[in-house]
Amino acid sequence: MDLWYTEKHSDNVGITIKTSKSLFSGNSEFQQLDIVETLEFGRMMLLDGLVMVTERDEFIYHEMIVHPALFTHPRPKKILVIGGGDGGSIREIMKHPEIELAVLCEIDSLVIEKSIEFLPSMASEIDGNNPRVKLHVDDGLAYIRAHQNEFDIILVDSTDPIGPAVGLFEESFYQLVFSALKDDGIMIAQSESPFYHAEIQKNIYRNIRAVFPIVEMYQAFIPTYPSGFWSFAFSSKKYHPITDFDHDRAVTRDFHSRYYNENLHLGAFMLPTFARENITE
Ligand code: AG3
Repeated sequence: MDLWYTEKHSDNVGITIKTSKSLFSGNSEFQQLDIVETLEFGRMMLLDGLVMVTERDEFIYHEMIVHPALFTHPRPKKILVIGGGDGGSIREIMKHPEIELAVLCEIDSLVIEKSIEFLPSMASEIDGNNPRVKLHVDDGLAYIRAHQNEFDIILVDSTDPIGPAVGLFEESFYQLVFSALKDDGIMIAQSESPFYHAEIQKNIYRNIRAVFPIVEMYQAFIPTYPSGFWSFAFSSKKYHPITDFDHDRAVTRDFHSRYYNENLHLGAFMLPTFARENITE
C-alpha cells in the first residue's frame, strides 16, 4: 500500500511525500507530534501536521539559522535558542569552539524527548552529555522575561505563527529579546516564505524594525518548506551582516558545512525584488 503525506502550502497547493511507516504519533499539551519514515527525505518530524524537519534537508535550515550570525558577531560566547527542540541549531552552534554556553528553551518536552529517540543526527548535542549545552523546558516568553543583558545571540527557531508560536512573532516579544541581548547582540528569527507569506512577512518585519536598528532578510532554499524559498530575519543592535562579516574566520572555520560558505553568506542577503518588496514599508 502507498502512504503519501500531504502538507497544504496554500489553499490549492501542497507538498506530497511518500512515507513508509509512522515511528511516533502523539499529543502533548501544546500540539500534535508525528515522526514518520519517508523514502526520499529520511525521517520527518511534523508539528500539527506541518513539516518541521527532515533528515535530508535540515542541514540547510540549521546551518543558515546559525552560521551567518556567529560569523558576524566578533566574540559570541553565550547563545539562546528559543524553540528548536529537535536540537539541530544547537548541533551547529557547538561547531564553534568559542561558544561557552548554548541554552535551549523549548516549550514542549515531548519534542525534545522524541527527537533524542528518533532523530539522533539532530539531537546529538541535547542528550544531556555536553556541558556547554543547557536545556530549559519553558515558554520562550517567560524565559526571556527573566533574563536581561545576557546573551550575545538569540535564535528564534520556531514553527509558523499559528498555535503555540504565535507570541514569538509579536513586537512585545522582540522587545524582550532585545533586552535579553547584550548591547551588541544579534537575533535571528526564522521568517517564513517570501513566496507564500507576504502578509505574514510584512507583519514580522514591521514588528522587528520597531525594535532593532539593523534588520536584513536573508534567504535559503529548503525543499520541504512551503515553496522551497525560505527566509530569516537578521536583527541586530550593532553589527551588520555584510559590513561586519568576519570573512577570514568563516574561510578558516575548522568544520565542514554543506550549504553555508563565505560567498553564500553575502549572497543570501541579495533578494529578488518581490521578496524585498514584502519587507519595505
Ligand atoms: N522551524 C521552521 C518550520 C516552519 C515550517 N513551516 C511549514 N512547514 N509550514 C523548524 C524548526 C527546525 N529546528
